[in-house]
Amino acid sequence: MTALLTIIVLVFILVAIWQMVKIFDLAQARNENLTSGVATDKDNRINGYLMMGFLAFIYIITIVCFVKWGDLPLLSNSASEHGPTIDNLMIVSLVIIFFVQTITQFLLHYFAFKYKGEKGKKALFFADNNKLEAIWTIIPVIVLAGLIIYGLSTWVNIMGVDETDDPMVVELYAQQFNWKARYGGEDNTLGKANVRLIDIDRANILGLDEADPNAQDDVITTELHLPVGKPVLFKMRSQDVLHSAYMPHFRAQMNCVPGMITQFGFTPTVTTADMRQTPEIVEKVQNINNIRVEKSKELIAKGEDALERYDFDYLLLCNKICGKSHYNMQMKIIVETQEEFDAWMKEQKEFKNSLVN
Ligand SMILES: [Cu+2]
Repeated sequence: MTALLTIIVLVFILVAIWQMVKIFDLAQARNENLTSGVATDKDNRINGYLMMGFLAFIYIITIVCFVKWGDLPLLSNSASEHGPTIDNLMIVSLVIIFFVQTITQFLLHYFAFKYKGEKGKKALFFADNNKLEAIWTIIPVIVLAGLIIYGLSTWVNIMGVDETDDPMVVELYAQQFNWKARYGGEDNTLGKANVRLIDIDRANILGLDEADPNAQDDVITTELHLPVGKPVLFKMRSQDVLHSAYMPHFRAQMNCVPGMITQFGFTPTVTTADMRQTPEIVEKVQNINNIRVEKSKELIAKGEDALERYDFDYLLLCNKICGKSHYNMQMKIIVETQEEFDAWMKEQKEFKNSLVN
């Protein structure tokens, strides 16, 4: 693969040098009465047909992609209350873009073909046409304004966290290269925290203010558990660089910015156990495990350990390239019933009991 890429790059460099030499030659043509570099009717015809050929190429590629990868499971299996509104926004935008793109690409390539250079053909000087300009200004303005208003209202609906819903407050703490979650405990209130208060010797890893009464019952975990149907309000913090908390199945993403607290709220609607039963996930898990079985055979032949069986889990991923292990910065999310959640929470250590003296 690397060899192939190297060859392609070398070919492109040679083409670039060749083109530069041609430009140099053309620049000389006027002085020396050379005409070899000027396009003939035949050259223009070839370029015209190439334009139409390229149009056919992008249409065919589009159809092939639709047939091969056209089902978009990520647009139908959201697991949060607001998820379907984001999916609809995405689908409406994609359909409009697809429709406009198909027409404008045709016009672009067809006109390049139709008005290709010919000896004796003169360009028409066309000063202006108010009607035409009004049409191609007003239509995009209406369509774009519609998309923007639709997008903004969806955004406002999603971002407006209704405090009367009594959301569970959870902090997502990002650092190179892992996530921690912090629950507010019994009082559902996060204690004050600041990265300057981090004290590794006392195991105060998130820099909680030890004197703050609200911090005493906070619970810090390495797995994010959420009760199904319960609104959650996430407060994001970062210890070092920009990260982005990305929970694709819940259609949620928010930057984690050092020095400030950002937030995002949603209500999970499908438990991990239920999601594992859906046909899309069953198929996905099966595909991954088939690959793992094949790979394991190779590994065992080499005397190494076989790969573990994969099972589906929701994930919190980092979606901002934040350093060399960015790709693996993730935390498991488990959506479960309120009873399961309460049982899990009971086993966790409160902040005041987790400190080392
Ligand atoms: Cu990151």
